[in-house]
This record gives sequence, C-alpha cells and structure tokens, in this order.
Amino acid sequence: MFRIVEADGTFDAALDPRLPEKDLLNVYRTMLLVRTLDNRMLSLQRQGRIGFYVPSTGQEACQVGATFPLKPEDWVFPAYREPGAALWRGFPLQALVHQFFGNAADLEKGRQMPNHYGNREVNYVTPSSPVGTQIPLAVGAAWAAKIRGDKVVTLVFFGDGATSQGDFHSGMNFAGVFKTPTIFLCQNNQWAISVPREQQTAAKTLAIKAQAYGFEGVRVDGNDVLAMIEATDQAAVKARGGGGPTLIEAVTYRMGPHSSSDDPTRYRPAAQVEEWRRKDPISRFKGYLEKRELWDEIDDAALQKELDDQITEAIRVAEKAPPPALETVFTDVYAELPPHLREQMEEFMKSGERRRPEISDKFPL
Ligand SMILES: Cc1ncc(C[n+]2csc(CCOP(=O)(O)OP(=O)(O)O)c2C)c(N)n1
Ligand SMILES: [Mg+2]
Repeated sequence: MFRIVEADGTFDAALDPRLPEKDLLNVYRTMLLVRTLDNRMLSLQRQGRIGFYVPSTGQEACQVGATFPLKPEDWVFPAYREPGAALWRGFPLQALVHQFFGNAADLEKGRQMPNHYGNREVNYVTPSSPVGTQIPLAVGAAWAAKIRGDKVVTLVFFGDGATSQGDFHSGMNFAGVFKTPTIFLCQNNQWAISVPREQQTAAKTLAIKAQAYGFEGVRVDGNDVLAMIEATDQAAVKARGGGGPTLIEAVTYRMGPHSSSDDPTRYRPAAQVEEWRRKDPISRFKGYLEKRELWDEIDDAALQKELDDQITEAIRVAEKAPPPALETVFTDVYAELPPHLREQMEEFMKSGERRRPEISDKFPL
C-alpha cells in the first residue's frame, strides 16, 4: 500500500512531494473544517434542526487529497460522503449549509435529499442516491471531453459497496476500452452500511479489479493525505496525457455512523473503531507538519474557534432563510409548463397553504 506519512507523523523524505507551505496549511485547515462541520451538523440533526446528515469523519484525507491535484476545468462526480472534496473545489460553506436545510437559498431549491449537493460553478455534479450510478456518468463525461479534445479529467468517488454494482463494471469496462481520462476513487471505508468489506467481494483487494479491465489499480493509505495527493496527481497527469483511467483504492475507515439514521454499535466491534482512531488522518498530518517544523504557523485553538464561528454564522443565515417558494414544485422541468400542470399549479397556489413536508429522519439512503 502506498504511504508517505506513518501514523505517528514520521515520513519518507524521498516520497514527500514537498508541497508549498501555504498549500499544506490550507489542506490542514480544510480537513479540520470537514471534521468540525461533521460534529456540528450531526448535533443539529439530533436537535431536530436539520432532517438528515451523512458524516465523513475519518475520511477527510481521501476527499481533500483526491481533489487537491485537480484543475478548475476538471469534473467531480461524487457520492454522498465527500464534503471535503466539495469544499476544496470551492463550494461555499454557506451553500452547503443551505442545502442541508433545503431552504430557498439552497442551489437545489430544497428538491434534493440532504447531502446530495451539487454546484455548477465548481464542476461538482449533484449525486444521485442509487449506489454507483455516478460511475458511468463520470466515464461518459470523460469520453465526451476526449472526443472534443478538451484536456479534462473526471474524478468519480464511490465506496467499497459500490464495487458490487453493475454500474461499476459498466463504467470500468468502458473506461478501459475507450481509455477515458477518468480517476476512479474508491473510498474503501471497510463498511457498506452494516456489510463488511469481506462480505462484499472475494477479491484480495479492490484495486486489483482494475487489472481485469486493462488498466492500473493502486492501493493507497487513505488516511495519509500526502499519499492521496501524490497518487491522484499521478493519475491525473496520466489521464491528461492520454494514458487513460486509474483505479485508486483509498484504504480508510468510516469512524461514525453510515448516516444520522444509523447505529453502528449494533454491527461492528468497538475495538475496530479504536484501532482506526489511532490512524486518524488529521492528527497524522499534524504530526507531519510538526516534524517539518511548520506546526508553529498554526494556532490550533484559534483555528478551531475560527472554523466553529464560521459554521455558526452559516447556520444562523441558513435558519433565517425561508423555505423554497411553493411554485418551485412546478418550475424548471419544462421550458413551458404544459396546460395540465399549469392547472395543477394554480389550484395548488390557490390553496395558499404553506405546508412544509415533515422531514423524516429515516431517509432510505
Ligand atoms: C442501488 C442501491 N442499493 C442500495 C442502496 C442503499 N444504500 C445506500 S448507501 C449504501 C452502502 C454503500 O456503501 P459504500 O459503497 O461502501 O459507500 P459508503 O456508504 O461506505 O460511503 C446502501 C446499501 C442504495 N442507495 N442504492
Ligand atoms: Mg463503504
């Protein structure tokens, strides 16, 4: 498995990409922002202020590391567990929080499930809930770019569970045959809700699956952000140069529940969680920064407070925004509303009722 930084922060100097100090500090900051956002949003959900949340604690390095090497013209096809990728792309924190509330300021006007956020401005495609469906889409977009002669790379995120879906096979096969500029980023977080990785596939690794499709698969320590940056950068350079796709298996762990509707203590041993806590991606990167004597640049307590304040302000603004206007139920589907829908809309608007749907905390995600 490719790794640059060990759990205690010691690192292989020959492999260290020696990124500019400013970038390193920004990576740390973004990973901490994701962790903080997770804690804050889960507690908002517990307070009944948002309906649902998908946490990604433990997977911050995969998300930030994989998007770090991308260029603005590249495209990200996420699943539902990559806020770090969104934030690194430049998705504004406020826009994410609006989406969690599904209010009038939400870019998706409250029509999507919580955590299914997308943003055209930063080439971040809205995910769909069915597991793995983003994989053929990312390959198709990459193929279109190749035909047009655009030097665009598509990065698709999916989980270990998604490798059992037909869409994974279709996407990988097509990418191999047509040599599309696609990076398949599998976050192997060891679980697909309550199904462990061993019950997902009899293959030794997930990376090995790339061989059957005729391209390279690599196993990377997904809790080592520098390894993630380096591996994805190499895959992006290869894709841009016409070398085709790469599968990256990022070996990581989902520290929290699958979603706010899940209780993982019912199916996984506490000792496993503890074991992975010692490999935490944020404290590992902090160890690296200390060893490089860059840590002095960071005042951790002040940074934590600043991020907390930023999120508090985003929540305050989002809670003040009204729910989406009633007529948005009917808009944006047809360029011109057909008569039967117009009639329904008029009747609906006349009823004048401001019904807010009950947001169940039992979304079937
Ligand atoms: C086609 C389909 N089957 C089942 C589900 C329910 N479901 C949602 S997430 C999930 C597990 C996915 O696991 P994995 O791909 O490992 O991603 P992770 O949640 O671990 O990030 C399942 C079974 C779904 N959304 N779509
Ligand atoms: Mg998983």
